[in-house]
Formats: sequence, C-alpha cells, structure tokens
Amino acid sequence: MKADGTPVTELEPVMGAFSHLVAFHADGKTVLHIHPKTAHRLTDADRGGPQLDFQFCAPKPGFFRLFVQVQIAGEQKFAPFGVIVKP
Ligand SMILES: [Cu+2]
Repeated sequence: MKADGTPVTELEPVMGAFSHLVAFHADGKTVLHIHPKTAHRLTDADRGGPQLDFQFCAPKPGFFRLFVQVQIAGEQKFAPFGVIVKP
C-alpha cells in the first residue's frame, strides 16, 4: 500500500519474480527463499500487485526473520518482519 492508502499495482519483476522473500530461522541454519505464485512466466513488461500469494512451508517451528524485496519504478525496496511458527 502506498503512503496515500492506494494499493500498489506497479511491482516490477526482479530476477523473474514480483518479489523475493527470504526467511532466516532463529537456529542460524535454516533459510527459505520464496517467490509469489504467478500464472505465467513474467516478462519485463509485466506489473504486479497489490496482492502477492506466497506459500510459506516452515520446516520447523520457531521464530523466522523475513526480508521481502520488491521493485517499483526501478528502485528496489526491502522490508524486514518476523513470524513465529507454532509447533
Ligand atoms: Cu528470489
């Protein structure tokens, strides 16, 4: 969502995906790298958003620190957040 509250629909493909999501488990060893589902192979002309659907299959419970990467107007943006996976 943009600062004015409107949905983002201008996500640009980066390395073939509208987003890259990397998750690091608190164990310091487990790392996941996830891309959103798309209906077709993306081209540079495709634009995405506002919704991206990821399938996060945690291999173990615990805390994951995630970093999401997207690109808008040629500028890459990164955001961290955390998820606790219960047993
Ligand atoms: Cu990726």
